[in-house]
Amino acid sequence: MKKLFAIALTVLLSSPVVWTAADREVTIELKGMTCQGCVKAIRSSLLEVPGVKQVTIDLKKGTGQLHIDGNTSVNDDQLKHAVEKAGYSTGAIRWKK
Ligand SMILES: [Cu+2]
Repeated sequence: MKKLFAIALTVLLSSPVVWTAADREVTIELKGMTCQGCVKAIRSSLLEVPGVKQVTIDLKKGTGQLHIDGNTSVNDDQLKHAVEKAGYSTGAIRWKK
């Protein structure tokens, strides 16, 4: 039974993210990251923001690429706070559309 649950959870977690035409993309400059642990911490904090669908962080470049649900009103402050909550800070925040 436990194994079944684990399988179900894995399927749930790996289910593909569905994009819509209204989705928006934003690139955030991230300051203070030194390792994959930092990447994980920032990533999970950003994913807690309602509307954030996917987060891809580049440790070397110090940037995060986010896909945002176009039907939500995620703003710079929310993203900034999420990064700060994890213990890091943000630089420029650039929206693609
Ligand atoms: Cu780290």
